[in-house]
Amino acid sequence: MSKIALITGITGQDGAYLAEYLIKKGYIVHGMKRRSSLFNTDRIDHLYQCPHQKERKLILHYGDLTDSMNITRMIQEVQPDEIYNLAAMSHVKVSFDTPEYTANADGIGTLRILEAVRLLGLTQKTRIYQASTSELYGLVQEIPQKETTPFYPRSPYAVAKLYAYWITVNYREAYNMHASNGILFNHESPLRGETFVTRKITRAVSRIALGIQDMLFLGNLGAQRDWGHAKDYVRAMYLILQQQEPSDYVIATGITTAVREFVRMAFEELGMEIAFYGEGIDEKGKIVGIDEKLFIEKAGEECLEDAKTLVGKEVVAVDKAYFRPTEVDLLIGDPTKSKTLLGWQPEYDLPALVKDMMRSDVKEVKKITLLKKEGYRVLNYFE
Ligand code: NAP
Ligand code: G4F
Repeated sequence: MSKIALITGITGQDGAYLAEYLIKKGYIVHGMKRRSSLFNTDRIDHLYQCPHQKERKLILHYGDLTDSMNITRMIQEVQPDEIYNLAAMSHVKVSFDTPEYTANADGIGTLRILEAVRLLGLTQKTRIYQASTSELYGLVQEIPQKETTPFYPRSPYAVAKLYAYWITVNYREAYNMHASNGILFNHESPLRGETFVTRKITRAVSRIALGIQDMLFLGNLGAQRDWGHAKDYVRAMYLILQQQEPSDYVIATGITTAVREFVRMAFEELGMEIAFYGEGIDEKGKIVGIDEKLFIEKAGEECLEDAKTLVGKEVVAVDKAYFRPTEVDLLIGDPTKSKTLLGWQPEYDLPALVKDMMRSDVKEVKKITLLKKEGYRVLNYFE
């Protein structure tokens, strides 16, 4: 008998990688997707199976974390062995604009799932993974952060996730449920949403190098994050639910890097050297050199002459519109518990992550360049 998993947030970055991973393991995967006026399944289209097909491995259901009845009915129908609650309004900056909605979806949404499992009498059958976050540490009280480090959330998103974390612990203790938190540090990939900083950078660097964008505007260049690859992190989610006992685990690389350094690494991937000068809001990044051989290898000869004209030009600037009312300056996790108890080991380091994201974005920009030649309008999103 195949195990049955229900993934909320299956259309997101992690949902897509996790669905693929579980299907490969022989699971039948059910996913909650939101109704949207445009198709929103790009990330899982390669896994899609038409509803008329027999013995499907992937089955999608319309739903929303703000709708208790929908959640309860879905869990009743699916009778999952495992629920991965990945759905969330996951953008920290946007949570300052939509705090009430964020609390509802990211905080109470988790309660709705736990309570549905309890009311349906599934507490001994269904295991639950809650997508908790290093944002809980916020204004960090200890370096590096581990499972016992006190939380100090710094955004409506993090406060909502704090509720979700504790309600998961409470249901575990009160009702003896197999409910666990993965406290995941930032994880990225070619599937990362375009407005998170790493993808914003790899996308913009590819566009600048290939001549379809002039500038990259960023916020806090000094913020430091512990960045891993989403492919490695969904393996940890699975491992957490395979343990005999439920528990909470930090998933991180143990290395932290500044946003500014991520920008440098992204340009370096294409053989371009960037230097930063100035401070605070006046800080700028200027292209100071190009390794022509490497550029040709990574981006193609046809773009080299245009790229050479970038040398001496400013291509990165700070825009305070991207600052947050309260910032998380530094995150660095201690993954000792997950490495020891789960046997989890990441395969990607940061250079490998940057390489993977740049390779994918350069490929994408090349397609766009061709469309542009055909007269298509190319939009620049600076968000
Ligand atoms: P993501 O790409 O933003 O995906 C979020 C998913 O949630 C999408 O499928 C989205 O649907 C769905 N969603 C949003 N609001 C919803 C609602 N009200 N009802 C139902 N579905 C809803 O996020 P991710 O990077 O994959 O992260 C997955 C989870 O891990 C999130 O809970 C996030 O907060 C948490 N997390 C992420 C990281 C990280 O670095 N990536 C680190 C720690 C924790 P649409 O596609 O329709 O928008
Ligand atoms: O990429 P970010 O938007 O990710 P953030 O805020 O760390 O949140 C992500 O990771 C969390 C785990 O720690 C998840 F829970 C959450 O769902 C999400 O996936 O920003 C990273 C850093 C911040 O300090 C931000 O201020 O980059 C800084 N930054 C500088 N310029 C920018 C920008 N962030 C964005 N999004 N856009 C900028 O232009």
